[in-house]
Amino acid sequence: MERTLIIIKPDGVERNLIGPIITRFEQRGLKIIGMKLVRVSDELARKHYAIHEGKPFFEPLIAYITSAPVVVMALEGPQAIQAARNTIGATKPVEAAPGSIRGDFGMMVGRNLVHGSDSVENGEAEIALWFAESELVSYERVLDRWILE
Ligand code: IDP
Ligand code: MG
Repeated sequence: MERTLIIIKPDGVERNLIGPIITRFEQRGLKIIGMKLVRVSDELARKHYAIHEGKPFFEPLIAYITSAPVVVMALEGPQAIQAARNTIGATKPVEAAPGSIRGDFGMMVGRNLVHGSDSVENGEAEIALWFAESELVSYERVLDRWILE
């Protein structure tokens, strides 16, 4: 089963969108296996976004992600990476499809509300970066037989 790391970024938390954003993933059928509210350190932000180091938006991105608490979640499901990224929508909210989180709630790329891992390998690496193994919960959902074939 694939696992993806989701972050509700500071604008999502500050705009009281934690509930509506989590609801999108819950309704999709993705299983929450870890979740917490975190004030992101500069060090963790730089590790998480290391791939973007040197790009013109890197320093504003670090300032953005450390500006207020975030909600971080580990989600599990078949093709969880692709399912979550489609639910999140395109990086630029103006280009994101209506019905996606960014397409429904966002206007600008530097305030795009949510992060989702972009590959299976990065999903595993990001979950390991943000969560201790003891913070991840393994459990059966009774409804899974109506969500998964
Ligand atoms: P993603 O979040 O859709 O995977 P990435 O290209 O990995 O998008 O970029 C990471 C984050 O960096 C974006 O979600 C956005 O917050 C920020 N970002 C990306 N491109 C720009 C830009 O051109 N200007 C400002 N911020 C950007
Ligand atoms: Mg990305």
